[in-house]
Amino acid sequence: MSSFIGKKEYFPGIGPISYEGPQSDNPLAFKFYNPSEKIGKKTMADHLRFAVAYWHSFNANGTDPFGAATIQYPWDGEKNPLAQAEMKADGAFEFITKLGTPFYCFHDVDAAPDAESVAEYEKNLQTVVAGLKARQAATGVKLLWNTANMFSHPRYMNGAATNPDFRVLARAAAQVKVGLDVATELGAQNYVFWGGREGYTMLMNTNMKREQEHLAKFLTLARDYGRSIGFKGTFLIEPKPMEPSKHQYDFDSATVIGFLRYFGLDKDFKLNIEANHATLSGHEFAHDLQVAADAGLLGSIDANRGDDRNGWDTDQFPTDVYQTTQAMLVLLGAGGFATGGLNFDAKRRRNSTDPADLFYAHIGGMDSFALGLRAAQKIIDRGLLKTYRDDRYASFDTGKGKDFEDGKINLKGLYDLAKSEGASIPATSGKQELLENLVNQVLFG
Ligand code: XUL
Ligand code: CO
Repeated sequence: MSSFIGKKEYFPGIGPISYEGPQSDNPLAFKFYNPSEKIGKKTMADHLRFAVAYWHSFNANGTDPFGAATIQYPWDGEKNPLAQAEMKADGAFEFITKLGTPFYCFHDVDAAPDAESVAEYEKNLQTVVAGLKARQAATGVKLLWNTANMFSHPRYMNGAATNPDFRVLARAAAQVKVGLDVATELGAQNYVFWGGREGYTMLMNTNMKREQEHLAKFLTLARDYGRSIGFKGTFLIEPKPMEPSKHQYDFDSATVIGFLRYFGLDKDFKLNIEANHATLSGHEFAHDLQVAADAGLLGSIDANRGDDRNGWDTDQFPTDVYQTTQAMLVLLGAGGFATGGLNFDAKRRRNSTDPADLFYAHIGGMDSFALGLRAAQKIIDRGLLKTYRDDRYASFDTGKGKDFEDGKINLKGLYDLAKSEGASIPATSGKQELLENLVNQVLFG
């Protein structure tokens, strides 16, 4: 992929980022992510399918609840919103092609100016999308997913598909209809629903059952419309327990899987698991991935991390290689991505104000997942964890244990067996520390 430069170069002095290996002192080079290197049967690039997130990388300006913007973009000064969107699209494609990720993701209003009327909103978005399509064709960059922002505008303060006011639900549906047209036009591999305000803040004024039924109907209509216009991608739900809503209906993987199965949506919908959302719900990132994988519903990943000492969605770039190794173990165990990928739903810190910081942040995230991928593949190749894990369940492989798994023994049969076995069952070690040591040996050996 050669780098795309639009009307103007927005990241001057920074060329394409290449792999230079762990000894390199060049901060603008990959130390571990070597896209063409084979890991197992696939290249690193094909395993990891990295995407850049428009909202964090080309819109987020470092504001926090206590302070104003700290990060400026070259397009900030442009007063004409459509001209600004074009500049931003040029900047985005320059960044993405210099970094070398095969994919990107966006919300409607990250890329195009929002508007009150549906007609103007749609016109703005379609204008920008025509330009994005041309840039995709010129560069080979693909759309991993798009989505509709149905949480920032004040009309969505009580939710979108779960809003008690039907007019708001219909307005949200218009955004999703246009979003699916856009997904189809741009060949998106997935379409995402993150229910930022699909939840509630007070039970006494909320009919939870009715709201959840509305959400299911809404998603069903979206699925049917998408399929009717030829959208072949995967629909993804992104779980998150809270923030901005106090209680969000898509709390975690297990909750979403139950919801999808109950409403018969599990053939078209999968999950987009975000690391920091999993940790906010009290789980480890790998836990939520495994729950989704076990249900055959692991679709895609929003790569980031939280902060151990606070309980909100800090969206930091992933740098913790233990966490990426655990994540890649689950992903490889599940057979890897089909339509999904690793989207950096991550933002540089408020005080990382240089344009180069955007590169450092992504380089670090990509290197961390490359390290995780390498380690996970080594662990799998050496059969280390599998042997220990399989051995723990060996008593179910033969004899009465197998009969139990095969449904050939009833409760009385188990009772009789336990009675005849005598009183004491020897302790079997779970070998937790041994396994932790094995992971360190692979990582640093
Ligand atoms: C918010 C979040 C969103 C979704 C897309 O926490 O993760 O950016 O990924 O709406
Ligand atoms: Co996300």
